[in-house]
Amino acid sequence: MNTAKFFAAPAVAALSIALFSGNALAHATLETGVAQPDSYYKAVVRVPHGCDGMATNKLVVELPEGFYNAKPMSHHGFALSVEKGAYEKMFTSHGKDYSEGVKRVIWDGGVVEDWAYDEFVIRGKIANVAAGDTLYFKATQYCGDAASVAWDQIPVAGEDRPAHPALALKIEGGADVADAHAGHDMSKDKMAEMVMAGDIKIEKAWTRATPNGAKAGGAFLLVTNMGDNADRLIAASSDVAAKVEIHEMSMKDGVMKMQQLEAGLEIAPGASVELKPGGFHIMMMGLNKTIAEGDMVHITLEFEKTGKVDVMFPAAPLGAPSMDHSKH
Ligand SMILES: [Cu+2]
Repeated sequence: MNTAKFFAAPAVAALSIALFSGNALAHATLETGVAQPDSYYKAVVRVPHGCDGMATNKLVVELPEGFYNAKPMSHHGFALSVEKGAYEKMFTSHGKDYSEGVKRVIWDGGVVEDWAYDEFVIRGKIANVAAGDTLYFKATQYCGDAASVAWDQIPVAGEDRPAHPALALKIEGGADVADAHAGHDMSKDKMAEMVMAGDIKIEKAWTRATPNGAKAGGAFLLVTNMGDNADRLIAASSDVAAKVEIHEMSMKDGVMKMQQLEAGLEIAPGASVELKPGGFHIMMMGLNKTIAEGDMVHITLEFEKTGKVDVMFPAAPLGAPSMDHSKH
């Protein structure tokens, strides 16, 4: 299906200038910009404003190949309709093949005032994709008959970020993430909750039990910057440790080296950074207690822009993927 440029050109040219000369521009984005292959995904399309003063009356979202059996949620005050089309690849679910499905969702006839924020939801299944792929949802806001804003531009490597980017969904390595947790049986009920703070999303937080009397321990997580501006993890603190630092572990001349990241860890816009054994990690030093398997360790992370974020880190068993902290 092609991207339709629905808007009337002259009106939009003027509108674009008005919209994009401001520095407070917020793009339409997905609440969660990452998903794993072969998982269910809830696309929450965030509409941050209308068309330069005008209320949004209609939202059209075109669904990417790779997002199947889509089911939109109805939205108060809007009439919901869908358009179906052929999938490029056959989607198979529970032994059944699907060659077509919902390709476009239309919410029409409602009002989201220009000063208001709203969210529109579509659930579906991610398939026929691999880690590293990016799916693009194309959303168009209509404000009456004359004006619209289309978020439909796909970034090109080496070029400037487009003014009207389509809503990107990064497919991340199910395998990578699983690896970080391999070797210990972190049952689901002990998994950390996802934490959202501003544009920063924290997932898969975990730490591990420490040997009796140990003075140091690592903590790990997946952090994603859902926003348009870089942020930086600059500090951390915890009631169980005298000091908490952001560290990097790397192999140099065959030797594992660990060092504090003095300037913190940058989280680029749209990027996910995984803190894991053998790489970036949070280092608790001067532990005042032994961490036991199943404990929930409270660490306050501090981001340059987002500020402080409280995260609970469930403790995996002792020795879960080994990390040498003898150098502390
Ligand atoms: Cu360390």
